[in-house]
Amino acid sequence: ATPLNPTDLYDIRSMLSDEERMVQDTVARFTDERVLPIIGDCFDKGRFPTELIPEMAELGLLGSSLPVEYGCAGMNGVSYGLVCQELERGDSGIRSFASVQSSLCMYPIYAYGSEEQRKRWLPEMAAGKVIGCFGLTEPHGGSDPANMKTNAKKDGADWILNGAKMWITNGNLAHIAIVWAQTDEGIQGFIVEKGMPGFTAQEVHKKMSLRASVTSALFFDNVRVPEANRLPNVKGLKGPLGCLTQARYGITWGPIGAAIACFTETTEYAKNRTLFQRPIAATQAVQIKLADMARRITLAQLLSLQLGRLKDKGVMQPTQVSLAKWNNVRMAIDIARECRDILGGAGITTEHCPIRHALNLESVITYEGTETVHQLVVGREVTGINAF
Ligand code: TGC
Ligand code: FAD
Repeated sequence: ATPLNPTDLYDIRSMLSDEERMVQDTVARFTDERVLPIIGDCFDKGRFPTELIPEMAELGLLGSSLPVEYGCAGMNGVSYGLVCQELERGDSGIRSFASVQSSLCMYPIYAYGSEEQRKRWLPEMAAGKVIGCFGLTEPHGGSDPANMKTNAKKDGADWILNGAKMWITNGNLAHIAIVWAQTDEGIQGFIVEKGMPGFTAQEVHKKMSLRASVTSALFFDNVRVPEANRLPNVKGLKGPLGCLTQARYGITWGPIGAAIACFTETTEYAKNRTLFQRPIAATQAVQIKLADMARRITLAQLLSLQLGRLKDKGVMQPTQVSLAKWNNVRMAIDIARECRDILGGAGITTEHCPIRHALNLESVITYEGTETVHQLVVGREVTGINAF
């Protein structure tokens, strides 16, 4: 029989359309040529490579699923997933940048914004000229966003915004922030622009995870936001949660890329590392570990592909996204840690990718709903009992 591809044992590639394969190849090339040569150094230095933004925009990776009339690539959901997978094969920080810009900032402007807001912001955001961030989480507890303290009060034609947001990806890079605030009519979204008096961002330092990504706290001290910057077409928690469903969908694919990167590098290493007169890959202990990684990667690939097909049919449900986010991030973090172990001492430096991915995935397993939150969403679905 023809040898199988160790990172695609079930030939998922053959289930993709020509266009989807082309998207995957294009982003894979970008990761190989532009991300991998610099990313270890970016992580060490705690630097997000802003120089890659114009190229990501050029490739159509920002707001990739939104319509072409707003300057976007109009890709389907599976293609967007493949974008996330190939970017995260480079680094979770690069995929985070694309997730936040696309699913958490451009999507709400598209889905909940006015036509003027769409026209004003989306083409510039697709071009990478306007960068966005998404402020939902607050310092007192991100898992329970319904309990938010940030509030907006009507003042004539404007809104006055007060509060704080924590752990915000792209915070100090961003030109605009999509900020969710409590109002007399429930939670609403506002486009807060950099430079509006009273709006400040403060970068989070000392991170051991997602070091090649900007993370910030945002502060709002009587920020005057015009009515034209309120997202008019949604009220309530379903606004931000609807954005999270889009981003979480992409995050089910991303960690497959991180796991593939770790697995590939470690398999090669194990074939070449000779101990007790044979490569460690020739020991049963290491082979079982590598085989088990291949098994788990294959399952995750099938899960995300089917999820993507459901999304493209318009029938994907949030619980299905929760199951895949939980499974696939858990799969990747476990694989990254096991790969780190197989590399021995060599595994503790960023010369090899597993420790970087393992550390990054500590954020991925926490953000966009912690593993526990997703387990409880699935638990609620199967029992009909809300345990939050
Ligand atoms: P509940 O009060 O029952 O529902 C409120 C309304 O929302 C609807 N809904 C959803 N809609 C779309 N997508 C979803 N996933 C939805 N989940 C719920 C729901 O139907 C209801 O609508 P309506 O019309 O009846 O008002 O809320 P719940 O009990 O379902 O929510 C509880 C819980 C814990 C699941 C939710 O609060 C939650 O998901 N918490 C976690 C918060 C979270 O994930 N934060 C992430 C912040 S952003 C981030 O981390 C970015 S990192 C990005 C990067 O760098 O890549
Ligand atoms: P908490 O909600 O305080 O949770 C603490 C612990 O309690 C967790 O282990 C949790 O699983 C557990 N827990 C919660 N509820 C229950 C329960 N009912 N039963 C049992 N255990 C429970 N947020 C944004 O809005 N925008 C961003 O761009 C963004 N980017 C991020 C980037 C990074 C690098 C990180 C680390 C976070 C980012 N976040 C962002 C925030 C992220 O979404 C939150 O960290 C996450 O939702 C968890 O909130 P928390 O950190 O306040 O933890």
